[in-house]
Parts: sequence; C-alpha cells; structure tokens
Amino acid sequence: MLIRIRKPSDVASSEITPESHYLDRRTFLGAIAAGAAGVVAEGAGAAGSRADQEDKLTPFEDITTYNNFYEFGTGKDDPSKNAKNFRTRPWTVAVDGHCAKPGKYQLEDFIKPYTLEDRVYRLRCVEAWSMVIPWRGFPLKNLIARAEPTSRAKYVEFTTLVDPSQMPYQRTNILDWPYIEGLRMDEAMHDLTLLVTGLYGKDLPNQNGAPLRLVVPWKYGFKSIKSIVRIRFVEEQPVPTWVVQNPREYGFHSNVNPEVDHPRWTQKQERRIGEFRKRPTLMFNGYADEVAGLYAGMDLKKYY
Ligand SMILES: Nc1nc2c(c(=O)[nH]1)N[C@H]1C(S)=C(S)[C@@H](COP(=O)(O)O)O[C@H]1N2
Ligand SMILES: [Mo]
Repeated sequence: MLIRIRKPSDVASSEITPESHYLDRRTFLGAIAAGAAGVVAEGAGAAGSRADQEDKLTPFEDITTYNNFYEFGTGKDDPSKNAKNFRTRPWTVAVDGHCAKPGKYQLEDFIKPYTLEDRVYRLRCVEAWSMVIPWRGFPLKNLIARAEPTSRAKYVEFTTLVDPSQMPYQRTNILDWPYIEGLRMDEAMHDLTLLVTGLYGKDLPNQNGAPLRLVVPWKYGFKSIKSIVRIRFVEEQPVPTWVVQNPREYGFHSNVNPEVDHPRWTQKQERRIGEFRKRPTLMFNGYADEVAGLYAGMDLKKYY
C-alpha cells in the first residue's frame, strides 16, 4: 500500500477525528501501518483552498448507511439494507471503444497491475450534503495508459451493472438503466480521479459501489458511478443518466460550484453529515488549485 504525499487541498491525517471516532481511526491507521513503504506527509501550514472549518473523517457508520444508490432504492438507508446479498464475485470489467488494448477482465486481473493508495477526499452530493471519505483505489490515468486510447477517444464512458434480479429498483423506471456517467479525457487523466475498490482500508461495502467505482472529488457525487462493468473510450460526449432524467437540472460537467444554484435549491452551502451548522460550499469542492485549469475560459454557468 502506498500512502501518497498530501496536496494542499487534501485532508491531513491530523484532521482525522481524534476521540469520538477513535475505532474508525485506529482501524484505518492500522491498515496504513500494515502497508510497506507508507509515508504520510503532514505539510505544515498547507491550508491551500480548504475551508477554515476543520475537515474530519466521516464515521464509517455514516458513510455506509447514508447512501445514494438508486438501483437499491431511493431512501438513504435503502442501499445498506437492500444490497446486503449483492454478488460482487465473479465480476467482469470490460475496457473497450477507441483504444489499442481493449480487454475483458475478471476483477482480480483488472486490479492486479495497479498499486492501491489511500486518499481522503471530500464528497459533495448535489443534494447539498457532504462527507469526508478515506478511499482506497488507483488513479484512472494508470488504467488509461495501459489501454492506449487512440486519437479518436475524446471521452470516457462508464456503465453500472444491469441485473434486475439483484438490483430491485432496476425493475422500476425511476431512472433510465443502466446508470451511465462520463468524463472528458483530460478530466479522466487528472491525478485526482480515482478508480476505487475500498474505503477505510477495507473492500468497498456493497452500498458504496462494490466492487469498483469511480470517484471524482471536484464534481457532484452523482459523477462517482458505482459498481462499474464497462469503461469505454468514445468520440462523442456521453449522456449521463441524470442528464437524461432532467437536463434542466443536471449537466454533463457537474463541477461543484457555489455560484450556480440547482433550479430548486442553493448550492452555496452544504451540511456535512454528522454536523448541524452549515458549511460554505467551495469552488470545485475545494480542489480549485488542482483542477481550475481544466476549465480555463469556459463559462461554468452555461456548462454546469
Ligand atoms: N450506479 C449508481 N452510481 C451512483 C449513484 C446511483 O444511484 N447509482 N448515486 C450517485 C450519487 S447521487 C452519489 S452522491 C454517490 C454517493 O456515494 P456514496 O453512497 O458512497 O456516498 O454515488 C453516486 N453513484
Ligand atoms: Mo448525489
């Protein structure tokens, strides 16, 4: 396991809740200590674009019982209840589209070439709540390098499993199944963009998108598609599920932006799960130093 040197906008390990979530912290740091060449750099004074309020890890209990995973229901506690018996092995992942090295892999073979890292990211849902989650995964760019996309690949499209026998709400039409998401190639290549296999140093719980999900920390949570079975290099901009559902409310880019309200509510602030007082929402969810350059010259009110 490799613990990466923190960047200014990452959450420092010193910000992990000291007392109230001691067990979570101990479990997580124990997992880190078990790793070989782990180094956690503290970066004194590197406040960067973080909020002045402290970021603490959201407790494991909250991360795994307050979920959005509509394949298993629309209530926050539906996924933890209804995904208990979801089968995540065997699991096949297809990499295809415009690339020189397409393939179809069993999950274990798919993950094998990569070094897993632990990274703490904030997750900001479009519904104006947020969490701080210690993910385990590897940069998507490492997979892209192996797949060798051709010059025709302009976007990456991601697809969730379709299995109505296991995913009860796929027997309804609350969303247009399968759940689909997409990124521009430069967003997909950004170092912050992770393919995630675990959290708190353990394999992903089913309700959090086992066995493989995407995490794009500067975008609203719905871009972070769960239980992925296909990664495809495409020429045309993918049409994400939430854009099909309501194009007035959801756009392709979905960058966290306190200046662009959702048509039905403000995005200027958010409730951190476990807290009462609201926090101001930060541009690009606090990752502006790293990602603002991707959108230089773009009107982010138009391209929301
Ligand atoms: N396949 C799929 N992926 C999904 C969703 C979903 O309903 N289906 N919900 C999204 C939304 S709206 C959010 S906020 C995050 C929530 O991730 P979490 O439950 O691990 O916090 O997952 C995203 N990925
Ligand atoms: Mo969300």
